[in-house]
Amino acid sequence: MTQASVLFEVQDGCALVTLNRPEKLNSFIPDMHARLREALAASAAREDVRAVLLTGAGRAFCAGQDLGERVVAPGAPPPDLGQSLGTLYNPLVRALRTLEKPVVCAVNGVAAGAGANLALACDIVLAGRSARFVQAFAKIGLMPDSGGTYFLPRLVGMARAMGLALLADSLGAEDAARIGLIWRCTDDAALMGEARAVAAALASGPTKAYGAIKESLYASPHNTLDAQLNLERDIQRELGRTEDYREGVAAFKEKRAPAFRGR
Ligand code: LHQ
Repeated sequence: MTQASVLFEVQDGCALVTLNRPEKLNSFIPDMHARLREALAASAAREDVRAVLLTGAGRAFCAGQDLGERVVAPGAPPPDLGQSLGTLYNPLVRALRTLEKPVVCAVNGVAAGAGANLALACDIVLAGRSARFVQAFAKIGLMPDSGGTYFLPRLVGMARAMGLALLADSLGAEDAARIGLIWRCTDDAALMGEARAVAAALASGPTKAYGAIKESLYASPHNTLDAQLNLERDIQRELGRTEDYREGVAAFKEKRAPAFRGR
């Protein structure tokens, strides 16, 4: 029996999603797309999932598109990369950003091409010290995709975005954390422990507030201050009606830890 290209398991409110083609540096083939889409859809739908932790098996996080699939024979018509993005990669990025639950990414090794941008689409990105981020696209005659041209300038500013995209060099995890591309760099051996702890903390938190934080922070770069103030007013109104808000305030008054239920 062939191994599943994506592993999915739920434990203590957290869905662990593992890209699982280690012999191909977890590069994307259609089956991996389909299974990752399924895992994210299940994470969205299941009430017992309140946070997602995404990682890769083996020495890489993800090397982007499997280029073994992309060799064009002489004389053959050119591939429609737009179709591949429109039907496979873009839906994944959208699914991560619109999931109303926090997504932690543990970058356990190299993250290249669409693999790098898949990581950047997650909400909190931790990386082991030996991990690296490579906007490899220009090396094969392409430009960053899967949200790369959107995420890079917003995360690290235009000068660094341009350098990373044009030069397509490897950026180590420590430098990635230093310039604000990711949340934190950890020792390799500590990565999964720290990532699990972050995901577990989020899985026992106020899930609706986390969904609201994602929605409002991701809307922020496009909004005027006025529009953002209105958005905060409207979403906070909704949060004020949640059980978790009641519980948070009660716990504060009673000087105890809150028991959030994600409702
Ligand atoms: C691979 C790959 C790989 C297959 C390493 N595929 N085998 C999607 C479709 C639609 C539109 C266009 O855009 C996209 C999105 C994209 O993602 S395009 C960008 C695709 N990815 C890349 O260009 C990255 C290519 N890989 C690399 O640059 C390096 O391999 C990295 C930086 C990932 C790792 O470098 P090393 O650690 O030095 O490992 P390596 O190069 O020796 O690779 C190990 C093996 O993995 C090797 O196979 P081999 O049989 O020689 O051991 C590689 O051929 C294979 N591999 N990436 N994407």
